Amino acid sequence: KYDIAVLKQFRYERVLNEDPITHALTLLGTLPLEGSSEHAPAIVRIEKTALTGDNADQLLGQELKDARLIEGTDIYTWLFGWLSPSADRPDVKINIVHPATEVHIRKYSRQEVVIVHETPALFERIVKPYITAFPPSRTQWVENILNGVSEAEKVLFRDPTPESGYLILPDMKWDLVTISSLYLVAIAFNRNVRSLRDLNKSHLGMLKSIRREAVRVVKERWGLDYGSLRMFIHYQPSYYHFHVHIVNVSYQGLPGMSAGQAHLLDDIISLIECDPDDGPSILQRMTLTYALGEQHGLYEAMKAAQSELGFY
Ligand code: M7G
Repeated sequence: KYDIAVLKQFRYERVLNEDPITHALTLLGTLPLEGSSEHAPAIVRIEKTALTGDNADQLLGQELKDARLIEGTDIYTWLFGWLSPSADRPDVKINIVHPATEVHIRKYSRQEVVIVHETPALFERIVKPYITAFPPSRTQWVENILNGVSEAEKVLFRDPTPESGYLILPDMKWDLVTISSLYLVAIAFNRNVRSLRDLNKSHLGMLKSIRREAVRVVKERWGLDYGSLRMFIHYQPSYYHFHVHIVNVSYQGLPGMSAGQAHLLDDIISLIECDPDDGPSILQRMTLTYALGEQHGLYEAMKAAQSELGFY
């Protein structure tokens, strides 16, 4: 009984919810009762349908009507795309990695995951050599941003101090317009901090500065108040050059926000503050637990090592 003719009679009242993760908008309004001209409240949730692999071979060929560049750095490019030529708003966001390495192909493939425990000893034996083995080309995009070769006009804050400086700019995950999915990234100038494991008391100034400036920039630019940001650090990250994810707190449910991978910047600051003044920091002494996909470069070695730990 609900067809286009009925839907056209929808009297819009207000938006109940916007969900950028499921690409849905929930509206409140009224629709006529069947066989009557009288209207009653109606909740209408409109969700974009999922893309399927059915016509994957035609998606960029016949299906894609137009595309417009958002940004690009090194081998990464992101664009808006139009599947229907009439729509004034883009239908899709397109991310390209080209030329892609084997590590990229593995990262983007669907895979099973397992929980692993990384003791300080396993970090030294397995993870540290894995991190050092990455060629510098892996983080060329970071160097391009730090040197002002790419995305220079997008930088929102810059403190160029080599030891404790960093810059803040929009993450490539963000479309630059949808505030509810606001996503920025702070990237350190200090190349010696490869991951969470390398942080200690000497980095507190930088970490607190990132926390402060991110809040200030977002308030100034987008009017979001203190408390509207979730800032976190990935372990394991994809790129071993220190950076902090800065995300609208209402944007929930991304895979990169899972317990075990995302560590709140505030918690990390607090942990380090509990450290004694000398000796290795808590982040070097603790066991870190996280999920690894079977395509991850650490998977085989870390999974095999778990039986030594006597946890189960
Ligand atoms: P990560 O924790 O190392 O890996 O974070 P993840 O990609 O698995 O989350 C790196 C962050 O940097 C991610 O949020 C990426 O979306 C973002 N990012 C990656 N690249 C290649 C670029 C880029 O070229 N430009 C910008 N602005 N952000 C990027």
